[in-house]
Amino acid sequence: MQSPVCSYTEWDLLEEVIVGTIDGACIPPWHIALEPNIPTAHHSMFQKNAGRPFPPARVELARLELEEFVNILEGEGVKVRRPDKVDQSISFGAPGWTSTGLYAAMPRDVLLVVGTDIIECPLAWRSRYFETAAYKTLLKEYFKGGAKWSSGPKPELKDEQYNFDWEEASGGEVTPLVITEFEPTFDAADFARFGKDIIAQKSNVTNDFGIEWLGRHLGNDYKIHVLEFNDPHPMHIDATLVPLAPGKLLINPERVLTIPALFKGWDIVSAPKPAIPDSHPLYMTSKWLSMNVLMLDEKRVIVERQDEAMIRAMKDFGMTPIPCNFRNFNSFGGSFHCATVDVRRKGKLESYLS
Ligand code: DAV
Repeated sequence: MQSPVCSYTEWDLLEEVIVGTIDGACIPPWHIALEPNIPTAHHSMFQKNAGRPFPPARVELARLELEEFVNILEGEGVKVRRPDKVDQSISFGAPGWTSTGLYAAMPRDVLLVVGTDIIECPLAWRSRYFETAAYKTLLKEYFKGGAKWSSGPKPELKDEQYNFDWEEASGGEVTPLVITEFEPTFDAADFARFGKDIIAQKSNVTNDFGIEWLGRHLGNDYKIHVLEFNDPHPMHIDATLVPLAPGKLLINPERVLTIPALFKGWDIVSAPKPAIPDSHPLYMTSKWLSMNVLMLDEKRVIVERQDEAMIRAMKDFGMTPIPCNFRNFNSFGGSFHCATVDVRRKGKLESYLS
């Protein structure tokens, strides 16, 4: 049986993709795990509005951009799938804690596709505990069609998983991570796929325990390389180190200070300074979302329409940029790579790194 799920890289020809939805997005309850990755300017907005919907006018603008994105993908010949509707305001929990939900806007965080395996990730944020619920219809369909369907060990997310003393380091100290090694947790977006090699980072949601679990789960066909970057608040690798094609890598010039030896012989392009103005709200990320592009193949790349510098950089690098408005969607914590998970790309399992 040929699997409907099959993807080994971030750049092989994209045939089928899940695009998230912003409908029903809710502000999650405040919790220590959010503190390092919600920009300080938005902490009080989150604290005051826990459990309530995000501002409806902003949600609507983001929804329209998602529709534009879907239309572009379909126009480029990609089959687009969407999550189920889920009420994010319903309370849920496990022994010792309760929460409400966040959204189903960023499938990249919650589902990891490696070959024919589609893995539900054990996320570290309590508000995201049941986030894969929105994808169950698709997961069942893919499994029945021949995909492998897996899930990380269901975490307990007890207080022991978090470093409640977390604070920003001062005076040249290293800022710690907010999660501990109590149990394995990881977000799919902390991994970038290069065929047999997978690049990973430890982050405020992904611990060594989670990376170790994934490595053993995937087995000997794959090797996970854990890299460290100059980023005091790591959460998701896809605004730091972004593969565009075999031998072509986009890097964040503030975070990647030396090119890892694995990329010997690769052409490297530094992301231009992000174009997003300070006045534009980014509730959950830095402006480096500008790097969070989606490759449709080794040339076609979806880029934010207002980001002229990135469009130019991609052209100069031999790519064919396809612009799409996405700045309002960006407010919710992701761009084109975050908002998608590639279900199927044409390609075989190969080696690309030295
Ligand atoms: O600001 O680097 C970008 C990725 C979010 N999923 C950042 C986070």
